Amino acid sequence: MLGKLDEIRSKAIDELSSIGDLRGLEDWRVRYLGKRSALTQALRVLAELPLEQRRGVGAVANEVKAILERSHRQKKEALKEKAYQQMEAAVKFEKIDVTLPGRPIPLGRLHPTTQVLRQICDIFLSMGFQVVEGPDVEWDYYNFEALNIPRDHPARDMFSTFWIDVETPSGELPMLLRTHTSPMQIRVMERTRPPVRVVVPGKIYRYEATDATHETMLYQIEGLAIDENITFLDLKGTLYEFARCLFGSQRKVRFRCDYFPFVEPGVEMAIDCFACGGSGCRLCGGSGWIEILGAGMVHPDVLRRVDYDPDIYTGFAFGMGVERIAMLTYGIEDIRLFYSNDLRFLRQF
Ligand code: YSA
Repeated sequence: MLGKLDEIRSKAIDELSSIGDLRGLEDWRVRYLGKRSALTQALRVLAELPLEQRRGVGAVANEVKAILERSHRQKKEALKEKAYQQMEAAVKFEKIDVTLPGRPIPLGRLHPTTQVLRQICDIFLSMGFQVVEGPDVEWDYYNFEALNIPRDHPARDMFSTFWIDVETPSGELPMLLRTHTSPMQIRVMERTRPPVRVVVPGKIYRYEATDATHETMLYQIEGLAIDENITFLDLKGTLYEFARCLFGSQRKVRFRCDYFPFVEPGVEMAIDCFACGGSGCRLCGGSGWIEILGAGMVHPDVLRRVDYDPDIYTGFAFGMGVERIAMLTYGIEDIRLFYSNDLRFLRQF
């Protein structure tokens, strides 16, 4: 038994000296100190030896175990130190090729609607307008009542509405997703005195069927200018100048009478169709023109409602659809492309 223990010790120490990495060392530990190792087996049979032999052999077996454990610890330390030195040397002598091209960072970009919206705001900023914003969820009062569109007024049919599911005790629905940016005319005038010159960009919502030129969620930009002596000429001059800045002087602009309860008189402005050049196509519905905004002189009743004296102050307002303008700017034939999340479309802008 003593001879066997001596043999285990010298074989283990021999093998240990040739081990060069931590993985090899772990294999060695399992082989010589693990549960199934020859040494553990030898320690197990100790119990079967007569008492006088057991003492002597037991002491030797424990001593061999202690030697192997100590050797294992020392070897582990030495191997760790060696690995650390190798790493240090690698870092010291490693060469970095600074001429290698870097990995491209994927960059996002602004949505075409946002790009056009910013261009439009910049044009009006250059004319002295301020940019303000308002809530998407609006009261019936601001969206309709204050703009001369009372309940049961036929003009409410023009603004197919998403109502918010909150009822008053009398069963009315007083909140909605705004159907245009015009409610901001009232909010701005309620909190400022003339002169007023603002543009209001923002989302609006229409509960209607979609087609090549109609969406249920879209952006509008509202404009409002109130002061003494503002006339229809100012309205036309401002909107012509806007169209010239955005589309260039070649594009044709058309004004026609239109009806909005909150203006008197009211107009719509259209640009000649980019797709057919004015001869008529599917996009412009055969008319040769694409309507981009409604406008007019602010109605005296609207001014009175916010305590502006219509005998002193007059003003004009307009509201334009941003996607329709982006379509004209980029030659896009279907408005539904804007929000269908197709990256092949969006990456072009
Ligand atoms: C009129 C007079 C004012 O003094 C001030 C503002 C206005 C505009 C009014 N509030 C309004 O919303 N008129 S509108 O219903 O004709 O819409 C204005 C513009 O928004 C349209 O010319 C069109 O460019 C765009 N638009 C309207 N509904 C749309 C739409 N664009 C895409 N999809 C829809 N469903």
